Amino acid sequence: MARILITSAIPYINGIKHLGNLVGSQLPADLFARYMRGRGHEVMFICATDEHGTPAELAAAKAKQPVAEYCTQMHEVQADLARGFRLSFDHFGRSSSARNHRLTQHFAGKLDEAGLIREVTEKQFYSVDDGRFLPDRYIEGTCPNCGFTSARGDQCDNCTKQLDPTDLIDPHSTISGSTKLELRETKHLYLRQSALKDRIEAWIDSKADWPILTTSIAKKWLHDGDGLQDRGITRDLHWGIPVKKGDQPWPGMEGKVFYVWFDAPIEYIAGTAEWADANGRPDADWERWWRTDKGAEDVTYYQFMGKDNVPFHTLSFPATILGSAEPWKLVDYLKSFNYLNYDGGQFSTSRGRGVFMDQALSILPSDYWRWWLLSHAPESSDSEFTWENFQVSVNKDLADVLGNLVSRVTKFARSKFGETVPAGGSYGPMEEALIADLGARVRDYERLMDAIEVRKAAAELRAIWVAGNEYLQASAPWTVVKTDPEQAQAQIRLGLNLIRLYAVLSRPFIPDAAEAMMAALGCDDWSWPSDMPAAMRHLAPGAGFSVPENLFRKITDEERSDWQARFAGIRS
Ligand code: B3M
Ligand code: ZN
Repeated sequence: MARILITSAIPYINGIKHLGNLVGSQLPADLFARYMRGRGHEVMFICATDEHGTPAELAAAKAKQPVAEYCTQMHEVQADLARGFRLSFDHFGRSSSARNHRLTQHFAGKLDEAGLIREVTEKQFYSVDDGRFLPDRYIEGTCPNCGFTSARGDQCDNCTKQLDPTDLIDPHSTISGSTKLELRETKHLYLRQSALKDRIEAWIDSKADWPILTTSIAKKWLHDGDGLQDRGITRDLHWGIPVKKGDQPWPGMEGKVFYVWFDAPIEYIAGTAEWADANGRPDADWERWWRTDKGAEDVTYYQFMGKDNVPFHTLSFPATILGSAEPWKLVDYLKSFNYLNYDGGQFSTSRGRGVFMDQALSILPSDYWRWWLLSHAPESSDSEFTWENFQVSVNKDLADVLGNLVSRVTKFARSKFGETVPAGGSYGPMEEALIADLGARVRDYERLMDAIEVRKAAAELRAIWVAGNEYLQASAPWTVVKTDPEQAQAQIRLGLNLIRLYAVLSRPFIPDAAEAMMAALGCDDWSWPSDMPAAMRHLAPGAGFSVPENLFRKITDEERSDWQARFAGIRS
């Protein structure tokens, strides 16, 4: 049994996420966590809400709520949607937790001890009309790298370059639109990433098996321009983690907070500590996942995120970890995703374009969405959600192939042999051929899931469902029963075992349907089918089963065009 640590990028607190956000981090991370648990490994799966920064402050102001209260409420909203999508986090933490305050201040103190922090007095944009310093995201302007006209102060969404607000050409406030910006003096802490460049690069070079998407982005920022730049890790904001050196004050930094991107990844660790606290466990129980001097040397750590988050996870967070000179676990495998587009354009939170998590669940149960999103995950390139494609996938894969097999087998078995697993006959050449085929396909499915090849794994799973359908079509128990009822019993026994096999294999993708299938078989044994001949003889002849409710319904043309029209506009 291996020990697998999994983190998903932590979603910003301000607002409900759209399906593009979901498929870029939380959902594939959940797929992998469920798969690894299914294989019998010990898994720790952590996510959280990312609660600091100007976006949280501004969203709270807009909602006319104190920011702490707003975050508490939105955390609950997001936690509830995560449950709705069956995201199986061991803990869904909060980056504003006391644990994260302590740990973030601890890391800053260690980095300072190591000589990796420098204090910089700089000029920063102060918006006269807004009456405040404007940090990063609330300044927009033209990207000096690619010329994109809506580049934000922290990053250009078009070319992914990490920016400082003063890099922007023609900057303006996105709060008021004002261009009355003055550069005023303020003091900030910088993390000397440049001093860690060689160590970070050697570490990235050691990751030969990482997706190209991940390493190419990291390499780009190591080498482009002047190479890896030092990063400001503090901001002039009220809401956030107060700047301290461990538990000591930081002279000259009173009233300032850490930059949201400094404390957010530290929340992966703090969130695991929150898990221990929430379950009444001692520190040793979370430290064994994170401290290589306390048991984490045999942990394999996987991160999931959209491509825009890659620079922070391949450069900035590793700089924090390596620079601390403490034995914290670094990521072993970083899975990144391209973007999912929506019906001919982009999903957009700020513009309210696309389908959001709450809206999705209001029209169909989570399995429908999970299946489409995962089987179309934007891995090798961006991919696109269209209602036509969604309808076709659901109707074909889920209703015609999987749902139909389950209902045909159970209904036929009940009508001919009653509600117990029939005992007659034995498997012949056709059955043995199917078992051999399934055995090979499951090994392939495992290989793809181990490699987090999400789309290909979904395609293999679908092929495994299809193989069962084709067997039933060819063996035709409904005809055989008229001349050789014993043989038909063996065929149906195989069919019932197929349902259990599909429940186990499909659970990471469609957990609710998998559980309904298993429950119909009166079974709760989810052991992985490592031995296919044994797996296909798992159900004891004579054991009871029932016909489950229809697992998946079809999406009608009328519904499709109705939803298409409903979600064509802008969410208000
Ligand atoms: N909250 C950005 C995002 O949700 C940011 C990720 C933080 S991961 C430590 O895409
Ligand atoms: Zn750019």
